[in-house]
Parts: sequence; structure tokens; C-alpha cells
Amino acid sequence: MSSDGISHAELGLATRNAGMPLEALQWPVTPLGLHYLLIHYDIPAVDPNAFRLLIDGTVGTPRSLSLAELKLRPEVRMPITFECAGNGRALMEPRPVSQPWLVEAVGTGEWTGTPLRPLLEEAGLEPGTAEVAFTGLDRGVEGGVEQDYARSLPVSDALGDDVLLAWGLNGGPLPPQHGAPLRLVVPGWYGMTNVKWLTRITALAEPFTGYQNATGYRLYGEDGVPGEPVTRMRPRSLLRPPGIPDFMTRARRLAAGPVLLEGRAWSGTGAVTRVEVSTDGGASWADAKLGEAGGRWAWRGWSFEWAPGPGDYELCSRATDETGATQGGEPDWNAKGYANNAVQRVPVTVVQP
Ligand SMILES: Nc1nc2c(c(=O)[nH]1)N[C@H]1C(S)=C(S)[C@@H](COP(=O)(O)O)O[C@H]1N2
Ligand SMILES: [Mo]
Repeated sequence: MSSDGISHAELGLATRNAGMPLEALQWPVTPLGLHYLLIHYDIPAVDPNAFRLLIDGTVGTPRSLSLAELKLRPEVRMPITFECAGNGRALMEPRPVSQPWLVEAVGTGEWTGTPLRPLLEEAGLEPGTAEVAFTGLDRGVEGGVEQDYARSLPVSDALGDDVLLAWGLNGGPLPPQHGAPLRLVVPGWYGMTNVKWLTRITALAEPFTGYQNATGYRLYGEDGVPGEPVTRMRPRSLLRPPGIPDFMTRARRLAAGPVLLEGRAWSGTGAVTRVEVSTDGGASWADAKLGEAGGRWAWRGWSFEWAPGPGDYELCSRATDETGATQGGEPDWNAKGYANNAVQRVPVTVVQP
């Protein structure tokens, strides 16, 4: 694994945007403060009392709602797994330069909010509405373009089941870094879809041309031409590294004998139906035992009984979903480093107890 040429700019991104420590895979809902973070620009200061959500564009009745008005609407609470589209970027070769995630840009929140669909129906989407754009209160420069952070969804996805406007996380208020006072939550899609500090919802007759859709979250080849948009999370599984870590390398040391390997798996393209484990770097695989699904949109726990003798091992796990989509051994390289769902590799040295 190469890590050459990490710049101060990348280190700055890495220290602002924390990953979820992998030992936090022990919790079905990631505790507050251990959920990963990805913030393109600055966290905006928002006065919740002055806050308004505007719904406009190709709608019959444009609306402006206060937070109090939103909170009077039907409330739902559900665990939803987020993963950053750039998760695994720093494991690609050559390494795309950006937030240098290894595998830790994931977490599951218990989100509280109100369903989006009825709000859009009440506003009255005009026939011919193609997309719905969501704009945050944060502003920055990216790719030379000054912009408010904004992302759109095809109208059918915006009207999808369980798309929420969320004001709560893990039973408490939404913290500033996660988008207070209001954010979009779109289960199954990569993290960039979940627009934080949401202030405007705009129905559009034409596809949105904003930076984050047209230029940002695309699969690029070496020619620099924007390819397919990044949409739903590919299946992925992570193992909670067993034993104890080396301080610097985080390589694991484990005592010989029985050990229960555990992890979690998710997919945005269908329910996870199988998880396999390899202890020899992917040369051979065996089925893990699946736990209860934590909800339609939450990762699923799994476990695997192992009883190694002393020696060096490389642990891997691999998820497959109901569509048959699964994980490969090597990243699918693309210039911005998105949607890498190659299997995680955890080297472990097993020693005499
Ligand atoms: N307004 C706004 N929304 C945003 C972002 C942002 O920078 N600004 N980052 C996105 C990205 S890339 C991800 S992965 C998720 C991360 O959400 P979290 O920090 O709450 O885990 O938020 C998304 N929503
Ligand atoms: Mo992200």
C-alpha cells in the first residue's frame, strides 16, 4: 500500500473529516461523535429560529416553512447507514488526491424527521418535473467554481420511500457538523446525497446542472470526461479488527484459540443476503452467520467462528445483496476515487497466548 506524497492540504481534509474508528462496528447504531464526517466547505452558523425551508420551482404552491412548522408534521425515526462515495479512495493506485479515506467513511445513525414525499405532493409537482434539487447553506469554491453545496435527485427518487427531512440524530438534536437544523436523508444512496443545512428544495423541468451532479460525483476515466453519475451504495462488508493493534501500523495481534469475528454489511442496491469470510487473503471463502437486519436501510451484523493457531493471516469479508451484486478483490479505479467496494484486508499475527 502506497501513501507517498500526502500533502498538508490532504492532511487538513483528513483531520477535519473524521472517520468512524472500526471498533465502533460493535454498535448497531453508531454513537454520536463516532459517525464519520464529510464537510466540503465550512460548517455554517444557522439560527434555528430564523431558519426557513423554501420549496419552489415547478410546483403549484411554493412554500416557506419554519422549523417549528416542519416538526409539527408526522415524525418517523429509523436507522440508516451512510457511506461516503470516496470511502476506499486512498487504497486506489494511483491514489486520487482528495479526502484520503481508507475504509472508515461509514456509520449508521438513527435519524428523526418527516417524510419528504407528502411535502412535495402538497406543493404540487407540475407534470414534466424531471428532478428535485436540494441546496445547503454552506458555500465554497470547488473545481474553480463558487457554489452553494447542492445535489439533485431524479423526481422518482425524491418521491421514494423513506426519504426524510431530518432534524434529529440518535434521539437528540442534529449536531452542527451533521447538518443542523435540517438535512436531507436519502437511504441507500452514497453520502453526498444527504444534503446538510438544507434550506431550499427546487423542482426542475430539466436535469440539474450544478457542480456536484454534473462535474463532482461522476466516475471519471483517465481522459477527464465525466462518466456515469455516482448514485447508490455498492455492497460492502467491514470486519471489526480482532485482537489488539500496533500503535503505528494498526496491524493486529491476536492470541491463538477460538475467537468470534464480527462485522457489518450493507448495500444500497438491495438487501444483504450473504456475507463470506476469508482468513487467507481471499484465496478461500466460507459463509458467515447473518444477524438480524437492523431495518430496511441499516447495515446487517454478521459473525464467524475462527480458531487459528499461531501464524500470519489476512482476514477479508465480502457481502452480496439480493440482486447478486458483490465485492471484488481489487478497486475499480476512477480518477476521483469513488465507489470503491473492494474487500477490506486485515492482516493479523496470531501468537501463543
Ligand atoms: N450541505 C452539505 N451537505 C453535505 C456535504 C457538504 O459538504 N455540504 N457533504 C456530503 C457528503 S460528501 C457526505 S459523505 C455526507 C456526510 O454526512 P455526515 O458528515 O453527517 O456523516 O454529507 C453530505 N452532505
Ligand atoms: Mo462523501
